[in-house]
Amino acid sequence: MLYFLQKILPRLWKANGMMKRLLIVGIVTGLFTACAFPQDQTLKAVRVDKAPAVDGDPSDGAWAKAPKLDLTFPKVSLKAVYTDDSICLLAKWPDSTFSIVRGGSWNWDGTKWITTQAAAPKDGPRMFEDGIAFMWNMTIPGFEGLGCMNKCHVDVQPGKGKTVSIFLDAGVADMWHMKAARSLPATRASQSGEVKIGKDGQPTAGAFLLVGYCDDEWMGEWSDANVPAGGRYGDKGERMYIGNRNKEKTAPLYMEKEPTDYLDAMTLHQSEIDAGEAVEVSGLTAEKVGAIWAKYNTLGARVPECILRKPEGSRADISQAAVWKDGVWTTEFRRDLDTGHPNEDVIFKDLTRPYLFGVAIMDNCGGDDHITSGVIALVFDQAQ
Ligand SMILES: [Ca+2]
Ligand SMILES: [Ca+2]
Ligand SMILES: [Ca+2]
Repeated sequence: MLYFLQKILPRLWKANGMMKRLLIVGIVTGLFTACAFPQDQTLKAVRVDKAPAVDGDPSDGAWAKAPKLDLTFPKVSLKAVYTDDSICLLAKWPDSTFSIVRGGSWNWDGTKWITTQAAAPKDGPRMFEDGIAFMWNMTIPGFEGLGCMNKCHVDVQPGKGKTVSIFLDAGVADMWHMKAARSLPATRASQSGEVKIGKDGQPTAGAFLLVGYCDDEWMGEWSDANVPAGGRYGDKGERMYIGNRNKEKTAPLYMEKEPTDYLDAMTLHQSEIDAGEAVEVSGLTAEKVGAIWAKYNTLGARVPECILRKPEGSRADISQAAVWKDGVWTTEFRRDLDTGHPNEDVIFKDLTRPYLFGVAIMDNCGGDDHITSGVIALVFDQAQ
C-alpha cells in the first residue's frame, strides 16, 4: 500500500485527466478503508476540569484519563483532552536524532562565514529540523477520503524523475506546525543528561526541553510568490522567529558571547540579545569572531539561523512544549477551542461532531519529505 501511495498513485494522477482522477480517488478511498490503516482512526478527547500544564512533562493527571491512539504510519501515539475553553494534545514518537541544525545556520571557516547548507557535500543530507504537523480540515473537498494527500502530495514527472508538488487549490485547512528549531523553543530551552552530538551537529543522546509555540498556519491556494511554502501561509500576526543574517546574507547578525551548552548556543532569543548576552557580529574583528566561534565549535554547535521571540496575534494561538530524550519526542499542545480567527483556524464549537485531521512527522526534513497519516477523527467525549 505504501509503495502504491508513494510510487504508483502520483504517476496515475499525472498521467490521467480529471474524470479518471476522480475514479482513482474512489479506488484509493476504498483501499484506504479496506486495508491501509487498520488501526482505530479515532482520537477521543476526554473532558477534564483542569488542562495539563504545557511543560513537556506528561505526568499530569489529565493525561492519565485520556485513551491513547497509537498510529503505525507514521509511528506516533496521540492523546487529547479538553476543558470549557481549551483543547490539549499529547504526542509521542521515536526519532533517533534531535534535529535543530538548519541549513541556514552559520559556520566560521577562519576568514568568512559559510552556511551549513553551503558547507555540506552536494549529495549529503540536507539539514532542516524535526517536527510534527496537524492538518485540520476546514473546507477541503474529499478530505474524508484521502486526508492531507487530497490537498497536496508529491508527483514524479514522467521521464524526468523530477519530483513536483500536486496541490489542490480548493479548500482551506488549519495547520499546526511544530518547528523544533524555529517555533518550539521560542520561550526557553534547556538541556540535561549526557549529551552526545554527531559530526553533523545532531545529538543522539541527552535530554532537551523546549518551551514555546507551535507555529499556527493555514493551507489555501497555491501561490508561486509564496514558494517554497506554496499554499501554506502563516496566520496573521507576528511570527516567533526572524532571520539571524545580515542584509547581504553573508553573515549572522548576532552570536552569543558565552554559550553555556549546545542548546544555549543553538537557540538565540531576542531576550538574550536585549540582556547583552549576544554580540553584533558586524562589529567584530576576524580574530574576535574566531575566538567566540571556538566556543561554539567545542559545544558541537553552529550559530543559529534564527532569532527567537514572542509571537503575537493569530500566529500565537498554540502553546507547545516538548522534550526530546534519548530518541523519543514527547510534546504537549494547548489551544483555545475558539481562537476567534475562523478564517485560518479550525473552530471547535460544535462538540457533538467529529473533526477530521491528518498528522505528519518530520525527521530532519522539510518540504514534501514528511510521513503523513490517513484520516483521523477527533471526537469530543461528552461524558463528565
Ligand atoms: Ca530527528
Ligand atoms: Ca490562529
Ligand atoms: Ca491556523
